[in-house]
Amino acid sequence: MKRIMITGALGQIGSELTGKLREIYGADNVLATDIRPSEDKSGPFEILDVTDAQRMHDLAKDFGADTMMHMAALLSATAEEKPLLAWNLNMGGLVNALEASRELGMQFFTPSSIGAFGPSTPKVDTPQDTLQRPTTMYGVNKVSGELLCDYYFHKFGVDTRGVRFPGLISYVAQPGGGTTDYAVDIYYKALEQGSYSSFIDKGTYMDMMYMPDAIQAIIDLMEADPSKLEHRNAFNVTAMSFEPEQIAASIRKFIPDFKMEYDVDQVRQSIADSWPDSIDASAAVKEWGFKASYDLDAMTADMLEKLKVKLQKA
Ligand code: AKB
Repeated sequence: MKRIMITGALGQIGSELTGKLREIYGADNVLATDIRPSEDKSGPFEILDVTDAQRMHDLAKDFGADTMMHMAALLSATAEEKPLLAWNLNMGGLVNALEASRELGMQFFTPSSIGAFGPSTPKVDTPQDTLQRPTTMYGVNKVSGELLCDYYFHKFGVDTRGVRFPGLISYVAQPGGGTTDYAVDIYYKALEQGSYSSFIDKGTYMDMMYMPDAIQAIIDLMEADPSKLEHRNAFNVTAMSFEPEQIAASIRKFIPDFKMEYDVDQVRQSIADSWPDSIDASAAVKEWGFKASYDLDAMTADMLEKLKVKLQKA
């Protein structure tokens, strides 16, 4: 990777990925793009609607990009509310980014998700290679995306790579429209109000990861020796699996009076119920040395410390 173009650069992953890549590869070598204007002046930025194939191609070509990181997508709950929009944006954007990569010879990354699994997938320690019959539009997009990326590799030789991310937790940019978002909201409300009303029910386990580990995983996979990669586009990665009571207990180690109640959102609950409780990341460990540094308490300590500073400044 020398000249990198990112779509969805103002999103939850994109906003931290852009900064980290600029640190490593040089600010001028990372072109951030998004559908909204940016206030960040740390490097080149262009407005891009990912459904506009020609503009995506032209921006990548003019920039001389050798790598495309395609992050723009609707998350699970929004995709369930607006399934047709999700299909058009998630699949349309992906095929445009793959086409630009094929035409311009770029290396390619896009994230899949634990949403690519469904109710018939084994729920505990979900294997790397297993049944994938998701029941959500987001899941349908993610499985199709994994297959499409495999296709572009086998058919056209595009160096496509990807991971199945669990819920990602970060103090920088808030996610929007995801099922795992409760595990971000809870830290904001713990500091602002000392209490949280969870839209995901107690006892609902999902995999999660702290954002610095997710960003490192993307970079490590993109820099990995291609001859070692068997599962190019859909590596299971995870750092922890917990249910709402466990994240509340972790917060109470720092804010002892923190209170938790439940007001379950049936749409997001049924999405969560269709996903694994925990996934097996051993293929990522074996093939490219995946490693996560933060467990639940280490993440809680860092989130609360960083978020406190952020909220004081706001
Ligand atoms: C979501 O909840 O939609 C995402 C995901 C797990 O892909 N965070």
